[in-house]
Amino acid sequence: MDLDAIREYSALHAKPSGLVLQYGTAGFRTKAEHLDHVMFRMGLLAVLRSKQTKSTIGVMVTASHNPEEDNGVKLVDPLGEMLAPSWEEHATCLANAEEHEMPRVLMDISVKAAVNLHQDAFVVIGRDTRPSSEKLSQSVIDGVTVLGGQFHDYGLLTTPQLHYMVYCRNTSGQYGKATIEGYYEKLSKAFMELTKQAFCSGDEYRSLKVDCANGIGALKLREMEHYISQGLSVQLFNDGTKGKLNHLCGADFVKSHQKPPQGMEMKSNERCCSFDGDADRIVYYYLDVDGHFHLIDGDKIATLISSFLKELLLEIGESLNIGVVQTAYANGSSTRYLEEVMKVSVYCTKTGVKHLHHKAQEFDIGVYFEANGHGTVLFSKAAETKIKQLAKELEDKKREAAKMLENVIDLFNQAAGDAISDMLVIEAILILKGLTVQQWDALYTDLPNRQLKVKVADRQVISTTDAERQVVTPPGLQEAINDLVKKYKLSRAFVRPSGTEDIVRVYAEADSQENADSLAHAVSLAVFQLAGGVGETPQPGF
Ligand code: NG1
Ligand code: ZN
Repeated sequence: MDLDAIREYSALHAKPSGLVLQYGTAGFRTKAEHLDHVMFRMGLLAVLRSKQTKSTIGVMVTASHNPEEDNGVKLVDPLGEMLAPSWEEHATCLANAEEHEMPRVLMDISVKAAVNLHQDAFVVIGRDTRPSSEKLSQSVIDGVTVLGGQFHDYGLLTTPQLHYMVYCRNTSGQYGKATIEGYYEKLSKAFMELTKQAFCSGDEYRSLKVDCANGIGALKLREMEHYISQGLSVQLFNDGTKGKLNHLCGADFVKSHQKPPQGMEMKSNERCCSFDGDADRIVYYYLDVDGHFHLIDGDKIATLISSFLKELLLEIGESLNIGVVQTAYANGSSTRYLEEVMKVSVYCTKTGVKHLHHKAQEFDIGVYFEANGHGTVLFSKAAETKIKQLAKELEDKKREAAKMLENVIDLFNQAAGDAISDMLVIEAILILKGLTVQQWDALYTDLPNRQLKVKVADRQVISTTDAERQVVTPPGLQEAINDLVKKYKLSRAFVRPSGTEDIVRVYAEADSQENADSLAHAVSLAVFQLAGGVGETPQPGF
């Protein structure tokens, strides 16, 4: 390591002294102007991680669904997964080291992690459409270069596309070609194959309105459009030509406000969906004939997909086990429907896809979705091999079913939740099953729910257990929540410190919207009083 060169270049990306950031559930995330040094240092760290794993490592510059002024960075591990936990700690140490101690911290990490500094390093970089992203990704490149790493800058990519590139490069192209065309070809081929028998089923299935959150999803869907145009025509809204990223639009806005995004022209019964700012989340919705808005969130997406997979498995006569993984934010009705009507096993993990992903790996087929629309389906290697073999061996309808499963495997970006993959799988299922968006929605009725945020002095005073469904500290808070929940029917409530914002999140559900709102407010007050609320006392009404 040329420590003098590192020192010299680092000074060009100097850390504002005293600034402390945490590598959270989605990497580092904060106002873009505070991130230059973090980007440079994550370039350095990516080189160390690449040397240690002897693999290509990814660096994505994005702040996903957060406001346009924010930005963020996360590292992608060799098989397209999130960074290993011990390296999250290294990332936090490196990002927070004061300027003069940074080279020493870097050395310490390479010693602790037994990095062979003579090993070659290769890093791939992607970024979203935020105005700050181009310059920040250049800072990542500076970090990579000063440590002698090689790199490929893919420029504008969705987050899942970068995961795909990393995965392809580390599996010597077996999974797919590590180019943007390779991504489009792989997905569109599987989509066209999967849906080819169903193409006569009428025009209403062919068109879908997509709110792109004024983000990268618009650019990438536009590039992809002609690959899938024979099967699906997408009409893009909030494509970034006018509005601001994630502002009054996008999956996060639609899910949390439970209303349509601005800038989208909706007619009754038209199928619509929204991506978030880096296109790893998707939610669907429509307006009924009375003009009422219906949200179809990640839970209903998981339900549609797992019921389709279950039917195909039944057809081929294989008893591969399916597990559905959710978080505490999953609507109570979805859990009940999955367990009692569909008879599938459902598991609850802590918030954040890395927890869901981990759990989903325990099954032959693991379906995981957060209620906010972030998720995918994982097939174990053994299940994949079995299905591919059956697609060759079986005959007639059984063979068709096995082939469909094969295409579903290809369609899902196995490396990460991907709004584009998810959209294509959902569209294919609706076409194949001849389901309208209303019929899909009618699988079960969501319990009315409300999510709120409470500001407290230190959100870490709240600790939780049981996949975040029970509070441990501060004392008395769980008892207060229990007493409040008892006052309502079909009710449930929990609170947890956010991993991405400096707030405490409150969730409540009950038999009516009024009751869910009132319970959420009452719980917010309990948090405010017992967990050190700051600023204005939470007010009722939204
Ligand atoms: P936090 O801020 O920890 O609640 C949010 C989402 C997560 C996940 C992460 C990463 C909710 C309630 N929380 O986490 O599901 O998507 O952001 O982006 O939606
Ligand atoms: Zn996202």
